[in-house]
Amino acid sequence: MTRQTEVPGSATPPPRRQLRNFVGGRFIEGGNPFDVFDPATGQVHATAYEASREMVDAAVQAARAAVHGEWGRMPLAKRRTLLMRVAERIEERFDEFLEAEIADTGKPHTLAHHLDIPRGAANFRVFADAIASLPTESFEMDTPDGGKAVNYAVRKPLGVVAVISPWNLPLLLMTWKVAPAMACGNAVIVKPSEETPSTTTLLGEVMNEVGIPAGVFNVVHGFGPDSAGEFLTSHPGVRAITFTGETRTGTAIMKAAAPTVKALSFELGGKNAALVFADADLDGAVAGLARAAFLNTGQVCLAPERIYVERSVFDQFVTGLKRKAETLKPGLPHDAGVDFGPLISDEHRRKVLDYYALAVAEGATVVTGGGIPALSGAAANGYFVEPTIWTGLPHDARVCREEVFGPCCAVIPFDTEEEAITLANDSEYGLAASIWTTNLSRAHRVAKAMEVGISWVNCWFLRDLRTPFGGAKMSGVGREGGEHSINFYSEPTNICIKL
Ligand code: NAD
Ligand code: 6OD
Repeated sequence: MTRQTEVPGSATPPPRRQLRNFVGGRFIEGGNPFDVFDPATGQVHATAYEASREMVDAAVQAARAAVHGEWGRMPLAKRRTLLMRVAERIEERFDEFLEAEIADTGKPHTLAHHLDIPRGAANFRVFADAIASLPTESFEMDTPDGGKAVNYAVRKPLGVVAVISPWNLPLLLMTWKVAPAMACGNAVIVKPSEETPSTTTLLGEVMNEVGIPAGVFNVVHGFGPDSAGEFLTSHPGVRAITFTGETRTGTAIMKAAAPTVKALSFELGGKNAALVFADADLDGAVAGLARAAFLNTGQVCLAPERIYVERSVFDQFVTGLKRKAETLKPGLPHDAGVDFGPLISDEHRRKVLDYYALAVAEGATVVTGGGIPALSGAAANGYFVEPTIWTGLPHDARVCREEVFGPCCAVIPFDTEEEAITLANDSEYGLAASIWTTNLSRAHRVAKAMEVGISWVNCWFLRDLRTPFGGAKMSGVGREGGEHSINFYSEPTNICIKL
């Protein structure tokens, strides 16, 4: 947890972005200031203001008023038009969202440009569409007196929904939950990660610009325990919590939500497996899994940190993956050719480097990486680590069981399909798997056997936003995406009419 620091040195620092809490359609003064760092340089680039318990309460009251006011009464067609306008306005202010996301995360310009910001806009379009085409169920029944009755269900919003989001794909993951929640007619209060509050704050401006009624979208900044996160998740006026983050945080939120029986949707951690069979297109598997392991510096919940490779192609695969890892270019987000950014914070880098040391202690051969890259200029103070590949680790090593959330993977040989399935499933997590084979029957058989929420075959992180998304075991509760999101963010009320 980082509070505010003094700025050293005599040169006049550039003005810092001021990130205020957004409550009832207004950016409000007050709250304890805290620093937001640019991970590519280690410099503070913004000041955010931690919401007090009273501010969180004001946000809940504003959200409730919106649900019971103009927003709650708004015809669906108008609500959908407004959501489409949000998407358009994100695109009109694309460069501002892009620079804000880059400042908070240090990620390469090309990555944020192609993934984060377009998905922020797409999420609003997809759920504005999804809500339009939903059928209502109805049943005609015989009644005991020999007559008839009809039952039909109408969908209603839940009310006030808390959205708690992480730092790895800030705009993408926040809007992935805000868009369907709003499409269903709820009002939301977002608590973005304290590491990446900028794009969520910018979205508050967009909501006002396009005419979303005050109180429908609120932002409270701050931390988890004894701060805005806990104030929100324990507030009796919040009806549902949708959370993406660490499994351990999920358990704390579950406890906070229990006394007031809130609906929960959790997208949690993972220790994902990839399975490469000898019949795979090996060049395709190497390229696909290099992207999967190292995209966003490994800070993707779906990233494969365990790669099981059939023994006959093991050496060839490792050589190819090493070559790919060594072509990645770390550096400042806007520098030419840079495709590998920093980790999110100094604290996270210490955690990842501890795992790098643990891997060696547990018997790993370091195929490549394992340390901090030598960078000069402003990037020298950024939170960079090297992309890292290990072989020789026993399957039960801690680095093969615990989520590192960094650019690293253990590559482990297997001999039979059954063994590969057993190894992949031997995890307390169950988020995603990727399977690389040209045998269609095997692809289906193995994918179905994976104890996960999402299996990709000959691809990874290829997203159709209408499909169910979520984790099995300790990787989550519930599914979102398409009608699964609509089912979570609304509830059917049955009406029975005796004829
Ligand atoms: P985190 O759990 O530390 O924080 C996530 C959010 O929860 C932040 O906004 C944080 O302030 C808030 N928070 C922390 N403690 C809280 C508490 N007690 N009460 C309420 N709010 C609290 O996660 P992170 O470090 O930001 O993100 C990385 C983790 O997220 C990894 O484990 C990764 O696997 C997971 N993740 C999962 C998915 C998925 O779809 N399954 C997607 C992205 C990230
Ligand atoms: O693509 C998505 O909708 C999604 N939830 C991705 C999660 C990525 C995890 O880091």
